[in-house]
Parts: sequence; structure tokens; C-alpha cells
Amino acid sequence: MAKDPTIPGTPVPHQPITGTDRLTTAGGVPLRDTDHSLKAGQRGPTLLQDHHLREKITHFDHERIPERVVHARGAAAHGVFTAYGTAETVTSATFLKKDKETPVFVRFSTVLGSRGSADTVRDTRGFATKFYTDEGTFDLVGNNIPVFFIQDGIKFPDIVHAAKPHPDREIPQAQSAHDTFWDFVSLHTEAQHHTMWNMSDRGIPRSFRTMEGFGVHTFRLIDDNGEASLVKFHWKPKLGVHALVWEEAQMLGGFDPDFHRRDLADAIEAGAFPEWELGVQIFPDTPQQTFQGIDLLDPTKIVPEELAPVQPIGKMVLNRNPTNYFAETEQVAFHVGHLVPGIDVTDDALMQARLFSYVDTQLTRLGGPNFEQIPINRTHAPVNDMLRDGLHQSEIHSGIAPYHPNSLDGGCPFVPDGSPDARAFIDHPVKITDAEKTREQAASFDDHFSQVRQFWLSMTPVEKEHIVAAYSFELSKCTLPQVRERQVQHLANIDPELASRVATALGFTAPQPTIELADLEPSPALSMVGQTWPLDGRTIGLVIGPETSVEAIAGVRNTLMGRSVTPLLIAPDGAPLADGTPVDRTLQTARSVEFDAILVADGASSLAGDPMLSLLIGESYRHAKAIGAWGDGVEVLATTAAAPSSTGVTAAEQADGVVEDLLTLMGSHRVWERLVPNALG
Ligand code: HDE
Repeated sequence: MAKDPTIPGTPVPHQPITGTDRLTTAGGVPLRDTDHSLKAGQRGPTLLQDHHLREKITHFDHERIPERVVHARGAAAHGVFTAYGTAETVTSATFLKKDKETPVFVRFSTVLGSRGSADTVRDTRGFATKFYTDEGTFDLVGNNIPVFFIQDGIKFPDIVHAAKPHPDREIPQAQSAHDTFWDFVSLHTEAQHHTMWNMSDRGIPRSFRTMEGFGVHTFRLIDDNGEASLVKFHWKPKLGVHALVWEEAQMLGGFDPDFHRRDLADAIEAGAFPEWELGVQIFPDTPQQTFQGIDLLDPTKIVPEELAPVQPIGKMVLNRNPTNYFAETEQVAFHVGHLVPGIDVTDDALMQARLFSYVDTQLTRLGGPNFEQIPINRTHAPVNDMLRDGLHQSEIHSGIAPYHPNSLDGGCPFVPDGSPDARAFIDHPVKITDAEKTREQAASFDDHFSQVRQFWLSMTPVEKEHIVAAYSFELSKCTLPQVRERQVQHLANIDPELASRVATALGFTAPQPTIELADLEPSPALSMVGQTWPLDGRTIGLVIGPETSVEAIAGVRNTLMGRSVTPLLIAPDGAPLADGTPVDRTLQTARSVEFDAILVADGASSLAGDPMLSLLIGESYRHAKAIGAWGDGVEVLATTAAAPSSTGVTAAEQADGVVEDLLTLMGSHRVWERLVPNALG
């Protein structure tokens, strides 16, 4: 089948693995029949000797592997990272040298849900990048939220057990809105910062392409002279940070549970390649490992960008979809310990536990110790290790002395010396102060509220509105009064207005704060709104009627595609247009959640009053999307919730007049003023 670039999702034709187009057994023997098992007579019992039957069924029986215990639901893409060279002053890592290009594979994920769960649930998103550098693989295994629930990895099983479905009925799937989750996070106040981010619009991204990414932990970079700096990694999306509104997220769970996965693949296929800049906040590596009083080893803290700007060090473009989901996206194995010379870890107790956990879980998930040989996990650097044998060994190692030192294989492999030219990985010789073994935590980890309040105070009115609604929804799903009340007490310790609004929604009175509120300077960089962004790969639903001119449609489509926006034609029926252009949706099959904006064409006036069209426009209006019409399409709008004079609705006589206005409105992501008055403050 030829691949049709105009139809997203057209499968790539099957390529024979080893050069035959005939059906064979796994052993390569051509088969004459794969539709009937070998039986004693036409209606007789099946014979045990049927090797092909047993091979086919046995392999099928073992097609599934254990899903990831967290981050099971994911989607991925290949791409390339190009370094600006600006990191050369702080790290010797050669993939960060100017103009160096490095292949990457990125897997995005939700955390809580099973592999088949919906994409648009409220959750943290994983953002894991494998850099196939010339000096070995570097994995930056981050999230779209810069802080974590817990400060010490020993509590990871606790938070995950609390967040996963209840063990008795195994519900709810992929949700934090339940008793055990809020029980845990209200008993462990260090989780309050992460949950505040979850309850904000960051918890329901519009797409993977519009998410920020964070390394979360502080890393250590080592320069050519062996000098170290502490850094925090940030991915900044070219399209800006953009979220769904909650009702859209819920609707998509039903209409299109694959929404994010589809969006990523479609955008790449359409040539709207997702792009991020990698940046670092750089701090001096002092013995205290703090910056302006913030403990850099505490993963529940950020360093506001206003205090330490994010300095761009390179750009990542995702330009190729995986060929096979299982082989690549499912089998990819990230590891925080995949480091290259010039990058090292720190003593963050969360990071330290992760260094152990990833290989351990992959041993089970990928069935033995040789998963680094799976094609997607293979390093692009030359390998000469002494790892041998084990399940699924696919190398045929030569030689007789896989040990060091040896004199039998000519002493090979050699251990490189520690000179800079040898480019061996050297653990940075961090000085360990006199210390006693202890299970205690530093006092600098004790403040669990001031940065949460700072986040809240940095939000615009519309973002605050969404946070209040999210806490209200989540806690309304908790059935135990003590859980709700304990959490609302924490909200009072974050901000009394927040607590009061959530308590009112839940039907009780908010308590007073039990701690003194700290007013840190707001950090405008935490807000997602108030700027304008490129439109690549966003969609406009173009509603056409029986009288719409084919030339006008072609003109508008060309203008939109020229601006990297995808127009989807919505017509009363599915018949192609007179010039052969296919209709993408009918009024019966289109739902607002697929589109970022709606444009009603001239010649559509006979559609006025159509209930499905009114629903489409009504929902789009309610979700603060840009809406436009030209010619007699304006009459259609007048019969819907989006009256032509309302906020964020644009109308004109000619198409030219309306398209530019619509694109400008879309650049701000949504018509925020429609959601709350003075939305941006
Ligand atoms: Fe993970 N995490 N994690 N995590 N994590 C896994 O590894 C773990 C943490 C993150 O697309 C698992 O192969 C522990 C922070 C991502 O394949 C597992 C702790 C951050 C992914 C695991 C953490 C992450 C994982 C499950 C606390 C953001 C998906 C399957 C000490 C900085 C990677 C697997 C992919 C996956 C353990 C905390 C990000 C069980 C013990 C903090 C993006 O090993």
C-alpha cells in the first residue's frame, strides 16, 4: 500500500525482515497454509504435531510484557538535538559542543494510568530523552513538573500505592481524585508543592508538544578543567505551554483517549516538527549546595527563573515517528545513571534511589539483563564491555578472557587512563564531610509551604480559577471527611482565599491557617498565559455549507496550511467537494475537542439552527476558543452561543478579513477573557 501523506495515520508498508515476501515459519520454512490447523480428517481433532499451529499460538501467548509500574501509558518520537555550544564553559560533554548534532528518542507518558488508559487525565507527564551521543548514552529522565511529591526515594512505593487505583476494586483508573491519593499527600506535606502544580493547568496539557520539561533534580556539570557547577535542566517548548480546559480533558477521555499520542504523530507526519530548547540554570558548586537559601538537593523546591535565568544550550526537533510501537516505545529503557563524561549526579536522596530503581525494574519488564542490546536501547558509541551470557544474549562474543586484568586476550579490553583526552567517565570527587549514618533529613527540607504559596501568588486570575476548580473536583471525589478537611487545612496554610473558595465548593467553612504565611516574591515565569506563540500543527474546523464556493475553501485552506495550521473541513455530508477535496468531518461526527478554533464559511447559512453545529460552536465558545465567520456564515453564528460581537469572535464580509484575526486570537492559545473577567490580572 502506498503511503498517502495527505491522510494522517496511513500505515507504512510492511517490509520483510530478511528479504522474502513469502510467509515462513520463524525458522524460515515457507508455509503453504496458515488458516487451517492440521487435523485427523476435515472434522477431526487437531494433531499435536502441528508445529506451525503451536509456534503461532505460543508466540502470541507471550506477546505482552509487564507494563511499567508507573509511566505505563506513553508515546514517543525520534529526533535530533543540536547544541549551541553555550554549555562549553561548564561541561566537557562533547555532545554539547557548538553545532554538534545528536540523535534522540523521546518518550512522553502519564504516570498513574495503565497502558490502555486515556491520555488527557489530570496527572504529571513524563518527559524522558535518550541522547545517543558519540561518548555513550545520556538519558535525561524528567517530568513536565519541576518538583516531586517526595524528598526521599524510600517513599516512592508509598506515594505510588496511594495514587494507583484502590486495591480492593481497582478503581479509579488513571486518576488522583480519590481518597487514598489525598490521604497520602495531606499526611505528607512535602507533596503539597507537586499537587499544586498538578491542580494547575500543567496537569492537563493540550499536547506533548506544548509541555515544558524539567530534570527536577540538581545535576553536576564538570568542565574541561575538572571544575564543577550545579545545574537544573529545563526544556522550553517552541509552541509555549498550553493546556486543555478541564471539560475538554474529560470529554476527550471518551471521544479520543489517544488524543496526545495522535497529536504527536500527526504533527510529525504533517511536518510540524515539535521543538524545544534545552536550557540550564547554573549555580556555583559550594559545599552547602544551596542557592539563595534554597537547598538544591531538595526536589520539592524550584529556583525561580527570575533568580537564576534559564540559559539556552541547544535545540531538539522531533522529526520521525517510531515504526513499531512495541519495539521502540514499549521496549525503550531509560536510566538516570546513563551519564556521559562531563555530567554527574548529586546526593539528592530521590535521585540516589532512582539510580538503583530503573535497572532493577527493567530486569523484570524486559526479561533479563541484556535489554541494552534491544535496538532502541543500543548506544551509538563503540562498546567493549565484559558483560556476558544471560537471557536473550544476542551478541556472539569472541575471546576467552572476559575479565580484567588479563594476559590472554592481549590484555583487552584496556582501561583508559584518567587524562582529559581519554574521555573516560570519572565520578566527580565530591568531598564528603564528616557525617554519621542517619535516617534523618536536613532542616533545610522542612519548609513545605512557602514555594507553594509563591506558585499560587504567581498565577493570573484565570489560572487561579482553574486551580480552585481542580481542588474542588478532586476533593469532591474523596468520600472521607477527614481527608478533605486535612487537605483544606493545608490549603489554608498556602492561601486563605484558595482554602475558602475550595471549602465553599465542598460545603463547609475553611479553617484558619496554622502557620505564618511567607510572602515570597511572585515568579511570573510560572504563569502559562499572557504571551503569544507560533501556531504550528494547531487545527481549525472550517464549517462549510452547500453554497460555499469551492475556490473560497481552497483559498482559506492554502492560507492556513501556509501558516502551518491544519484546516479540517466540516460539511453537512461526507461527499468530496467539486474539485475532489475530501471532507474531513460531517456535522454528525465533528466534536469541538478536536479543534483549536472554528471558522464558519460564507454559504453556510442554511445550517443555522442545526443542533450539532450549535453544540460544536457552543462548546468551542465555552472552552474559550477563537471563533470566526465570513459572509453569511456570520448569520449562523448569530444563532449560537458565539454571537458575532462577543469576546474572541471575529466576523467579516470576506474570508481574508477574518482569517488573520482568527490566527491572532489563536496565538494567545485561548480567549482568556471569556472565562473570567480580568483573566490576566
Ligand atoms: Fe521514575 N520510574 N522514579 N521518576 N520515571 C520509572 O522505570 C522511580 C521519578 C520518570 O518513558 C520506572 O522503566 C523511583 C522522578 C519517567 O520509560 C521506575 C523514583 C522523575 C519515567 C521508576 C522515581 C521520574 C519513569 C518505571 C523515586 C522525574 C518513564 C518503569 C526515587 C524527574 C520513563 C521504568 C519511560 C519510570 C522509579 C521518581 C520520571 C519504577 C524509585 C523524580 C519520565 O524504575
